[in-house]
Amino acid sequence: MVSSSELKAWWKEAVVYQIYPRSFMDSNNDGIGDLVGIIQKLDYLKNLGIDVIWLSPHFDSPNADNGYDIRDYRKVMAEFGTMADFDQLLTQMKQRGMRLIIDLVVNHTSDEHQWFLESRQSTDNPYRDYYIWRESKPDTLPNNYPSFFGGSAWEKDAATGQYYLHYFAKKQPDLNWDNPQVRADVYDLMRFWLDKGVSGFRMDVIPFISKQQGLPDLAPEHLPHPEFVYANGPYVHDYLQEMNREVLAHYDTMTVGEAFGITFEQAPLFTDARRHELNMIFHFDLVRLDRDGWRKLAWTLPDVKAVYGRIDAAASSHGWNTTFLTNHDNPRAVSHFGDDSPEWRSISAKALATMMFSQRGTPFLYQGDELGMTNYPFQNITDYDDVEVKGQWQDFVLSGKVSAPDYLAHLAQTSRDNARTPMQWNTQAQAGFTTAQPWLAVNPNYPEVNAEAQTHDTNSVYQHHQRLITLRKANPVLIYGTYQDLDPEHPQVYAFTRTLEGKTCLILINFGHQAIDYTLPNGIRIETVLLDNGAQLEAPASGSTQITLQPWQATIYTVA
Ligand code: TEU
Ligand code: CA
Repeated sequence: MVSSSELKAWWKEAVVYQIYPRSFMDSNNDGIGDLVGIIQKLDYLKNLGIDVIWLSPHFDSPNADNGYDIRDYRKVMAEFGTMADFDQLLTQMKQRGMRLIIDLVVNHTSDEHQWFLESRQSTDNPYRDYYIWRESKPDTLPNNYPSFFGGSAWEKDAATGQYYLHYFAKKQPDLNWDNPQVRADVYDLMRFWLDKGVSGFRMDVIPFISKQQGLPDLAPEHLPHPEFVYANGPYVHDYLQEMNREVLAHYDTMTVGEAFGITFEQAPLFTDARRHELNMIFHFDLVRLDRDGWRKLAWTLPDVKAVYGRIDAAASSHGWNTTFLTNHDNPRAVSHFGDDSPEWRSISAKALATMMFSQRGTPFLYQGDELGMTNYPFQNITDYDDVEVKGQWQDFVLSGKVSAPDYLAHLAQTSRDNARTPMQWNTQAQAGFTTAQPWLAVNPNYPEVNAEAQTHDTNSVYQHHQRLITLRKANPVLIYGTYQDLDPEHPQVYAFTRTLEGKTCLILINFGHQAIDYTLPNGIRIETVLLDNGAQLEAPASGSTQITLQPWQATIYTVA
């Protein structure tokens, strides 16, 4: 086993904050967040302890999927500002010792991208092979692939009568990575941004880039979850190794792949440093633990612990993990795994943050989670903006498969729009995000949940995040230490340790609304309290082996 010091890296020690620019801060009051708005809030992020920002797509886009449909990879989205604003953002971040990683969305482009406009012209256009085109018999599709956003993954195009492949919306045609010219163009645009000074990429659905040979039909058992087939094309690792050789190896970067459709066992194929592919991937088994598509399922604490155990094992000694509880595609962490009622919101959000920041992996904090922002009280289908919802409404509700009330009840808990409502900065109208009508409604709880109040309140979710980040940076054991789950089956208490070079931290989290007496396993004794989430009035005596945990108490101890 390689010692942890040999494996040290800045991107393992960094705390990353994800910005969904559309909803972060609107500087010119057109209802849409923008780059100047981000610049205005850099001190807020620096103050929180953030080292790296992951910016969701900021490129020119017709916004069929809020920027995940790119029209021009070298242009800034007009609503977000100009290239001068982007350069200013980088400069201002550098001055504060912060780094920027951007979203690399190259499984597909927008149908308005120049390559696709050319490609669709004729079967002999030089760009024809940039995308995936198939002939088909009248009234049959090339195969049975479904799109994640509803209907078939094939769209017939009028100019040539052939079909193009789109795993997501019709306006997101999939690129043909088997074409070396496509790969060369992608590597070029990566260099363009790296040369500007970005420090790496979050790579959108990156395992999907290599398509199955011959595109055979999905077996019936794969139809509900096509991602497990889409993610397992034959050349994905060849392409990532090539990308690494051609581009990444020449820069000091942080890379994280969105590994939708990848199992734990496969993770090291992407992240084992000896393979020279990516630094980290996002596993979705935790955030998708309790759902099947739009449908909400039940979860238990032992389920959560089992996922964490498997995630940690998957990183192996040569890989590295991410730790996150939500992103722009998932419900809010406190509404999902905590209790977002006024009585428990703050304390449970702090407990979840303690859990997340104490895992072995690079933390990716999603905007607003540092405030314990909650899901939105969605009522009607017209409250939603998301392209995914529109497709599902057609496939499930209008088709008569599911009743509207049933779908809406689940969707309110699972919708991606929960995470996309504007940031809640203060108590002014529209939460200080904008003075205009925002593109998506502000959560009505902003008078109680907002940044201005929390930055001044020592008991806030925000200040708890600050303390967690400071503690993590001061204690390498919380970054590099090995992980051990002490009590995997306990239904209410999550008890785990992190150990490095003879130093052990114990993390205890009570997921219940009742206090509980908990006896420490393995003869462990408390030494000191490093950080509490405010639930415990008095620290236990040094040497304690039994602890009364208050409701939602989360404490980090040193132990003997
Ligand atoms: O998401 C990948 C993805 O397939 C899912 O997480 C997606 O959110 C959907 O729920 C599947 O049912 C990435 C981006 O994060 C997402 O915002 C984009 O919409 C998608 O890729 C397409 O670029
Ligand atoms: Ca704006």
